[in-house]
Amino acid sequence: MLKVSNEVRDALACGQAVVALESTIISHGMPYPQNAETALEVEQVVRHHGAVPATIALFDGELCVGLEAAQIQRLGQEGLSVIKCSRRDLGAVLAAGRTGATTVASTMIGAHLAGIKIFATGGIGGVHRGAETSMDISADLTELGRTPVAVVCAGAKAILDLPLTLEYLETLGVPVFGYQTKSLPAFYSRQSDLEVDYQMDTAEAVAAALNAQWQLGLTQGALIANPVPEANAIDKAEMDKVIDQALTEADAQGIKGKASTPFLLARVAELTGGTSLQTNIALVKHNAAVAAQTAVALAALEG
Ligand code: PSU
Ligand code: MN
Repeated sequence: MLKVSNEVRDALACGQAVVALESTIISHGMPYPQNAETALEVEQVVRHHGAVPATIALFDGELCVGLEAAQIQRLGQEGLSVIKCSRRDLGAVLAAGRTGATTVASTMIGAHLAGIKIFATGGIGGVHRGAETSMDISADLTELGRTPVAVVCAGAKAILDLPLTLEYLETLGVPVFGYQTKSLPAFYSRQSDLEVDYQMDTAEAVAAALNAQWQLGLTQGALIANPVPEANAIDKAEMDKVIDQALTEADAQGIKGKASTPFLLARVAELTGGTSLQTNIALVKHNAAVAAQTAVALAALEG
């Protein structure tokens, strides 16, 4: 049921750097056509930095690692009608032969099955605000605790409770590395009032820490938090207002479960009239570059 593209399989067999990319960000994270355009551009950024991209999704009963451009286009066009698949969805969606987009959790699973250790995305799921009553905690976090893949992201959106997300990652034994920063980036903005576990100033330093963790036989992943480029950062107070409104609307409409994150992402994008989309696109590309550099450094250590 695992279908690894020829290009990705050959690269892995030769010890070349490969970077996994998720597909829920395409179907549920951005509007069409920017979603498909961005996904294709992100693959180019990975190549430009010396690694092979492996976007992951489910088609016709197979967990596909490495997609054709036409498949990426389809995920973008079909958008919300594609099934958002986290760990628990994989069996049912594969058995039914339906089209599925992978979240951070299930992309980590596909990457690990294929032998890919580095993965780039925009933001991860986490502990939602109000989780003490809703118990809404993303399966992305538990996956980070059990699967040895490192995820490069721009932190987590403030639709989440960032302090609780860090606490949960600590409980699961997941290290949070700040890429050239001590402060945990907050997706749209470069800083928060929280600190990462370790600041890492180079891709080589990140690769060395990952290599040591996995050489020891530890099985958890890692989070590499890379701040949004300065030119694309949005003022935190401005975003907080928008996020509060989106959260109030979600609450009023009784949105919960797997629909919660896509609803909040879409409302935030609508309410900021496209500014946040440009920021989202810029930070994903930046993460793809850092992920590719890290994958190259890790391949050199392993070689
Ligand atoms: N956060 C973002 N953009 C995204 C997502 C989260 O800023 O596209 C997507 C990712 O695919 C992530 C998923 O894995 O939402 C988390 O969903 P949930 O909270 O339902 O686990
Ligand atoms: Mn959830």
